[in-house]
Amino acid sequence: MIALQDRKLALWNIGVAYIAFLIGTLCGLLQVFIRNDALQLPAWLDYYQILTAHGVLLALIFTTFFIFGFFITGMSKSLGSFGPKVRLFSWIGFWVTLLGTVMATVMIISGQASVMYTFYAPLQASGFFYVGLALVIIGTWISSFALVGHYRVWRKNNKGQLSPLFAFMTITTIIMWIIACLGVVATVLFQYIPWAFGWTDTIDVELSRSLFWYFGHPLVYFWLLPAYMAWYLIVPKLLGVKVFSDSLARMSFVLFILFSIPVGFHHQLTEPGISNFWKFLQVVLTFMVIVPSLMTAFSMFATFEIAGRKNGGKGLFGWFTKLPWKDIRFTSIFIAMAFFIPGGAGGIINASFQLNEVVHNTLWIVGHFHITVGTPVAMTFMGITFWLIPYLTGRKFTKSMKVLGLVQIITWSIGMVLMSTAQHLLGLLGAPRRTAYSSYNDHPAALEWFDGILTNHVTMAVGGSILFVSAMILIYIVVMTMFLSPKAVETKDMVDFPLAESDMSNTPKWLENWWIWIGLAAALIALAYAIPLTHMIQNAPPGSEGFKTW
Ligand code: HAS
Repeated sequence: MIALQDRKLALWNIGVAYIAFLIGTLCGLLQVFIRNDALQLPAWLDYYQILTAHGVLLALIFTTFFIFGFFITGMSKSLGSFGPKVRLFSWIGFWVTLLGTVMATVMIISGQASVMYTFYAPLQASGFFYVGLALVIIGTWISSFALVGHYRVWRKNNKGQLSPLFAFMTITTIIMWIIACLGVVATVLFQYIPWAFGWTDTIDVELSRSLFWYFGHPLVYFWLLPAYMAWYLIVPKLLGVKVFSDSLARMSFVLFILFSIPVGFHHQLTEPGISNFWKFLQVVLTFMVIVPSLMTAFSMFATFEIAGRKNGGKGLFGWFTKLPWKDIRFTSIFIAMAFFIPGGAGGIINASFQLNEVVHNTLWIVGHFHITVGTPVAMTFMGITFWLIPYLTGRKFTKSMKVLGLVQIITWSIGMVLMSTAQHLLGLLGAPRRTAYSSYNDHPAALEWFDGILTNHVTMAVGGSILFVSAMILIYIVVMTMFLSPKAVETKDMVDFPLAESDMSNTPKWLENWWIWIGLAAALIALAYAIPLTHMIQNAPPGSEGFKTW
């Protein structure tokens, strides 16, 4: 069991994450009904306001706080209790992130920031919204540096040794996060804040988007890597085996430092102002960032087979039936992985230059991110929640909660299959994203979006409603395990942190030489971004004044 103070720190992070989750999912429910024309909002509430709250609270806030809660627990478990300095900085990081969150949320709720989670210029929010976002980033940096400090102390005391896999993966994610944030920090501090407070009249839209996406793509791996940590480290423990290959796991993580950042232009393939060459180069690099995910898939299949055969599975696929399907901690993560097969394939489609022309700015993309961050990542976090909160609170995860957990992940899966399939298909029929309900003057193409079984906004709304029910079951489980479930007194009731053993005997030491990876990442970023960004700055257009369309 980790120190009480570290548990408190982790629990506060997870608590805030789930408050954001509660509000964010409620906004999601309202959205699907509005798009289906089944709900009219009162005049003081706007669709884009809800859409912004949904995206910011779920994609940015729920994930970030949850990730830090998970990191804090795992770092304390694998490297030992935090020292007073580390703890102090972690708390400061937490409060600064929370302050930024509250500030940004108040701006959204008061109708001064309906700019969606990508806050694309020239839509202009109140300057305080951007200050709030800046504080969120600064807060995560402080929390990150606290964890790095803890890791450095461990390294000093264990000279020449490779760090435990959990710590290695945490530090990899943090390095990627800090390099990635440089883009968004630059645009928020030097472009958005002066512009929103009226200190400058115009903003360079193309530059702001490019700096945003320099950050925006690695952001998705900031969500994914903690989920991968659970896949690499928790799943084998639940299956009773070791990590398949320590070196493979570490290599796949460092590849994310290299390739997750110099790829942001694949979000801007349809934008003018960036020449085809740079788009092409970044698409090639995007195909490189797929490799560590394929390595992860290979590693997972190998882990399953080894575990299944160890439990008596015979023949080509006999091992599959020997996996612990009744263990909700495993089943949740397995389903999450299964969703990432079409989710990842969709990503490859998006990244393909020509196909992107078909899907960009359509509901297809919304479908894509619901079966990447919304399920592989979110459902892995749910699977972690089932043991992490009881582990931290020392409460029981009772039999009835296990059954509820199963209902929760099954409903989430059904809701997501319905909603995201409808979104993908509607996208192919041209239904746009980031829009409220419109029949486009009863245009036949738009009316088509209300026909068919799966190609229908109604299906999307049914899926969204099931998801909401599932989210409420999860909130019930969270509240029970945080505050109400009986304390575990007997050893058999105590919930453990299932961390698998990883054999490091053949792992090369250079994998933990961070300067190699930071240096290579800097070189790739310079290659992909230096010339096009310089070109944008040197040939800057007059810029745009701000627009408030709500
Ligand atoms: Fe993406 C847009 C390309 C992965 C999230 N993506 C988005 C947006 C979000 C997002 C939020 O190239 C919208 C942004 C916005 O608002 O505009 N994406 C990719 C590519 C990948 C990818 C190439 N995306 C993700 C992940 C996300 C995420 C992960 C969140 C966590 N994405 C794009 C592109 C766009 C985009 C374009 C812009 C589109 C546009 O035009 O706007 C790759 O990383 C995917 C690689 C993954 C795989 C899958 C490996 C499979 C595994 C599972 C194994 C399963 C097992 C279980 C073992 C190749 C690891 C077995 C089970 C059985 C049942 C057999």
